[in-house]
Amino acid sequence: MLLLINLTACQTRPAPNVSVTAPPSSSVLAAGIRAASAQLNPTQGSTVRGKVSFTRVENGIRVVADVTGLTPGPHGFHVHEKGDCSAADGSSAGAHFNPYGTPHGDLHADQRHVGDFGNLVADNSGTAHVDFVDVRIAFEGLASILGKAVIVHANPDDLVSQPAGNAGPRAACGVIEPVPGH
Ligand SMILES: [Cu+2]
Ligand SMILES: [Zn+2]
Repeated sequence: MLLLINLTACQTRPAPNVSVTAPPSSSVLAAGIRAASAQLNPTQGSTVRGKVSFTRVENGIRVVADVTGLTPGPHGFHVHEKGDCSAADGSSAGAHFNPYGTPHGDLHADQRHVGDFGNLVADNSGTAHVDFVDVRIAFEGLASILGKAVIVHANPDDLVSQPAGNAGPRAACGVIEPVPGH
């Protein structure tokens, strides 16, 4: 990996005033990435928090989410297009991640946004856990979720309303970052 980075740096011949510690091109970086995660923090007035992990597996990317502080029942669960959770209401994360310009849909629908994960379903204690393998998301290319954001909504995603399933306010937000050492 270090050798590849050095070769890339030589080939791109940075100008003398460019730091030699500049990160390698995203394609080189992504090739080594096997795992990523998002720490979900509550938006203003919300108690929803948790963690989502993404791990490359043989047939796709495994998504494991553990979220607390929810009202019982389903909550829209998506990757949004901007890795920016700075707004108090989570609006800075933008729309659903939709690199192919497809309609909103369910996780397993033929047509969906790459960022559409359907719903997280919370139990009576307000805790939700899901574990699935998805073939639409990636760690490289157009469908790369790295640097995007995970949003959990206050309301259910109805899986049909355009453009976002009418899932209501954003209850938690977390930026998807590569996990070092994987
Ligand atoms: Cu959303
Ligand atoms: Zn969507």
